Amino acid sequence: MEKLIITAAICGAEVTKEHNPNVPYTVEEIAREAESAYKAGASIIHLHVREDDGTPTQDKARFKACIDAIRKLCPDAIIQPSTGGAVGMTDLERLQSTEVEEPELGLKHPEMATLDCGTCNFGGDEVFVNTDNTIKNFGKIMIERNVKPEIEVFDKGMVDIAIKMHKKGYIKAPMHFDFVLGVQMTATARDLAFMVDSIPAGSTWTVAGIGRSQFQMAAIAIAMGGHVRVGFEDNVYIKKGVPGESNGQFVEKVVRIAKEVGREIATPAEAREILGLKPLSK
Ligand code: KMH
Ligand code: ZN
Repeated sequence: MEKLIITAAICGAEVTKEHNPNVPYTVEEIAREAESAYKAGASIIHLHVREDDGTPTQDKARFKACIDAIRKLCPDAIIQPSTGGAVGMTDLERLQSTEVEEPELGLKHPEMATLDCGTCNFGGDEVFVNTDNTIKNFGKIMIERNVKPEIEVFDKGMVDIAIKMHKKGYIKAPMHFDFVLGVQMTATARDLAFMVDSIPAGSTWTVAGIGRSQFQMAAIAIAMGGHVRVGFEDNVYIKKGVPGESNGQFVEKVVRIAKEVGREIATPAEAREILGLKPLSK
């Protein structure tokens, strides 16, 4: 079986220190959480950034500061900024995260970024809006900037939208999907199997189980040969009622499960190979 790519979604835009005091806000806290996940075995850092008071932002300078701080501690990690940002942000605001350069590594843009392929309910009156025009625009810009999309899909309809966008030339194959289960769609083994069955042959996939489904979805994905995303963005408890100490603790738990069932962990270089990314030049 292919080696396991672990993504750490260290921060998110919705969780706060009230949910878990270890949720990072400052540049230093974000770098600390990225390092803990990287050292535990995460090869991808899915990145949202915050102001020091916790307010989510897509500000390019803040992303640059966080990416530079992470890079010092995680020299070869794949840093995958969010273009989802937070509910209510404009498309232009959201796209700033794809503008960050890392000249020392020859990167004019991030290697990857998320591409959310549909609109969904986000609890209460919140709606996370991704119209067809938004998806086309983001897809086109990511192709121009050579940013590999992690296609975030919250239900099967979004898989169909992504396939439609691929056929129209807005997303290149092979596609890489992140099934976010437990927001709009439930998170069961049947749901995950249905999603996996629905993507084109040759695609890769990871699963982000939300809340208490996080480690259950991870365990199933490990056995199925998919990849796994964990972290405070999706869940703040290491087990029922016990707040996680760090994102690294979550990654360690995934590594333990994987080792028990004989699945090896991909290094960042191996993750790049699996995802069809160029090796990092130093
Ligand atoms: N915070 C959500 C509104 C992504 O990173 O692309 C969007 C989100 C998805 O988290
Ligand atoms: Zn995100």
